[in-house]
Amino acid sequence: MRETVTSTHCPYCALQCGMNLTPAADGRSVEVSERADFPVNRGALCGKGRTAPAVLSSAVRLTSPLVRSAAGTLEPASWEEALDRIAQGIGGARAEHGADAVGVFGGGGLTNEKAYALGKFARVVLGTSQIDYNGRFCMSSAAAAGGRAFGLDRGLPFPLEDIPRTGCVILVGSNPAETMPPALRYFTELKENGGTLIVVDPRRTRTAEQADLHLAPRPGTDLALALGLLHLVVAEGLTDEEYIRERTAGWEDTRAAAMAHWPEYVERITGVPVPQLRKAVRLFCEPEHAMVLTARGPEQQAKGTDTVSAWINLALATGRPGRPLSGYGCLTGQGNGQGGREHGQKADQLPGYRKLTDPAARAHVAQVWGVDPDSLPGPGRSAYELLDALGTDIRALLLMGSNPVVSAPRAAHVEERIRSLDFLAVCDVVLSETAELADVVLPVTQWAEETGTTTSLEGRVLLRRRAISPPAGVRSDLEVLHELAARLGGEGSPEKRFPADPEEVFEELRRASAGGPADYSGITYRRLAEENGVFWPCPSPAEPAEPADPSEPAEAAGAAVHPGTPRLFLDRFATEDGRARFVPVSHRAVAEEPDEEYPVLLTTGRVVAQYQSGAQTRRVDELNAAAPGPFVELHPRLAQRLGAAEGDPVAVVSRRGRAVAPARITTAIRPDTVFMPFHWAGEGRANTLTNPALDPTSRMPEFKACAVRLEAVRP
Ligand SMILES: Nc1nc2c(c(=O)[nH]1)N[C@H]1C(S)=C(S)[C@@H](COP(=O)(O)OP(=O)(O)OC[C@H]3O[C@@H](n4cnc5c(=O)[nH]c(N)nc54)[C@H](O)[C@@H]3O)O[C@H]1N2
Ligand SMILES: Nc1nc2c(c(=O)[nH]1)N[C@H]1C(S)=C(S)[C@@H](COP(=O)(O)OP(=O)(O)OC[C@H]3O[C@@H](n4cnc5c(=O)[nH]c(N)nc54)[C@H](O)[C@@H]3O)O[C@H]1N2
Ligand code: SF4
Ligand SMILES: [Mo]
Repeated sequence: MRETVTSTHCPYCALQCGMNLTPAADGRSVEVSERADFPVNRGALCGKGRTAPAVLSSAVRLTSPLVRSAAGTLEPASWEEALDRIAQGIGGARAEHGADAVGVFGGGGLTNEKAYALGKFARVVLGTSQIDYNGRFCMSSAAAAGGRAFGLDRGLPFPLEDIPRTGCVILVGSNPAETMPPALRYFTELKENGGTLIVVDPRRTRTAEQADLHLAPRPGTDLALALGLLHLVVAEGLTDEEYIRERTAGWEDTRAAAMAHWPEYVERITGVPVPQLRKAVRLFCEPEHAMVLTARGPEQQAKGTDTVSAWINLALATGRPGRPLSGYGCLTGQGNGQGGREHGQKADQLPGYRKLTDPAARAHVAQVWGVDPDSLPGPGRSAYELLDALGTDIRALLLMGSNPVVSAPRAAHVEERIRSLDFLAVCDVVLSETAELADVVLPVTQWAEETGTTTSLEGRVLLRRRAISPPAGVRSDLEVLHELAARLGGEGSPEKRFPADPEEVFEELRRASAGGPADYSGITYRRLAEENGVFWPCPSPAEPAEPADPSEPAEAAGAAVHPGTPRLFLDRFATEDGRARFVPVSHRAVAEEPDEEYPVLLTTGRVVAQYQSGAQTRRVDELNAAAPGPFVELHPRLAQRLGAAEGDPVAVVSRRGRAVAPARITTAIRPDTVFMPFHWAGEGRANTLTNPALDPTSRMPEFKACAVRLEAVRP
């Protein structure tokens, strides 16, 4: 193999760090080296990115399709046999119970091309409304709140490079020191430049340790906290009245809601002392520029949408959004968490961030797909509701890019629902805990073996490039959809409409997204190869009237190329009248308040060395050495009451089930709260405990707060 260096991006989180890959001597893997020309991470990588090649050549990597045998075991099979079995399983469910008996579950790690093809496959080939994806568990609350305030959801409406130049950042429920280490630099530079950092987290995380002010609310009370801060802003006359008048609507109701939340009342709810609230308001309001950034802490709540709205209201009342170096943003999580929510794998959505219920959107996309608009199904169920319906009215499931047996709330129930399916097909790179339950498992190519685009947390569309050939026996997700379309699509060679070539898919995605909120029509692979990404919206240039010299191609004649949009809303918001909307919200309790039986709150999250359900990172020795297994983080006071010493097994019991993991005792957590990371299966699985109570708007489960009791475990 030729020694060529390929510039590409990390397979894991939404920072999408740039990296260079060189094929390793054996041709099965790659070596990672620094890629200094990509400005977002400037060569820096976390341990997950650095070790990502280990999964390419891992001994547990799947290289043959697996089909469940009569004896009940998964056995290697040919691609033909495996694909035929899927066609039978899915086709059988559809024939017997109708199109909606077939479900599709996708992932925010899938490239734009895959997410687009999967959504189209569900609607055009399967004709099912029952498609959703794991992004519902991720940023859906922020997306809903951003949409209703600004008329558009792009996680960050400005590039990360603006952070060091603002005056103050309130970082709510986000732990970049562990979840996006190379991005921590933006916050340390902010401080070096004289700005201040406020971190809101029930735990004193490694991020909170960097903060000028750390507010440690009780989990699930961020909504009240934001209202309390807004109350003080109003009481101290710190609102930006001119901005409110010129650029917003709906202030009066929001103001009234905030006035009902006295600081002392908010202190009682959140546990954050009033003087700290006052200090936060002063730090946030004094500088000319300031930002509020949220992540999963406030968002993964059964009131996550309203909670984010409360933080947006604070930003609006102080005149921040749509002004330079200021505003509100959500730090999206998965590798393609942003693009994955734009192109149609979400239950209610069509490509280009269009609404499935909008007749004009249906007509446009149906025309690109060459189908009758009336043939497109309506919106289906959200992720948890879909998983909960498995084995009842959904009889067969095609799953691509998620491992819900580990990552879904109330996981034991979800596992039981998955087992009750008539048929399950999983595409994965390893035998995940969910793939273990499948009737057919298809082994797919990984990041370094295929080309495709992702859209980073900044809204920057990037090209991930193939650096090596995949192992024999492995095919891409796009090839899988191509083959399944041929088998399940009926007449008229529908597989032609599902090309396996990613650039062909992207060309179609461009047309499907044209004119939509997330318009990619001005972006091409060629541009992405030459530029360090392009920020959407990027419409295609208006058709040039007539090139000055008709013998010249339009581009050479200077047809304007849209530069992309790094910063949104500077002139107007994406609402009809151009004004941002205040949304009046009020505090409400967590779905499951502690009581005598379950007196402690459990919250969940991440550690730096493991990724998500761990399906990939738990196969990497170096990462396992750094983070070998689950743990229960608890305050010494709780530990003492329990009689548990550091490392002792502790049982955490909720109304959903019981998990056991070693105690990790620290004063960095509130005494009324315990924390578990969710990366592991088995006895220490955090999601055995979590509450599937859903946010009424975003349908986000309450991963960040449920009532539990602790029990000592006799070793
Ligand atoms: N190492 C690693 N990095 C990752 C990932 C990973 O799995 N591992 N996953 C990626 C993905 S998909 C995502 S979504 C991002 C997530 O990135 P983050 O949002 O930073 O991650 P979390 O650890 O889920 O939650 C952040 C913090 O919220 C706090 N928190 C818990 N409950 C509450 C609450 O009620 N209120 C507030 N204000 N805070 C609370 C937790 O203590 C935690 O420190 O990370 C991405 N990066
Ligand atoms: N308790 C608790 N639970 C949580 C959270 C929490 O904070 N607390 N966070 C939630 C959040 S934010 C998220 S994003 C979810 C994530 O949880 P999951 O949806 O389970 O995400 P991953 O572990 O990334 O799963 C991706 C799966 O797809 C495979 N895969 C990777 N790339 C590809 C590909 O290109 N094609 C195919 N076919 N497969 C691929 C991987 O090997 C893996 O098995 O977890 C949620 N669950
Ligand atoms: S921060 Fe995210 S994108 Fe960057 S190397 Fe780590 S996992 Fe990869
Ligand atoms: Mo996520």
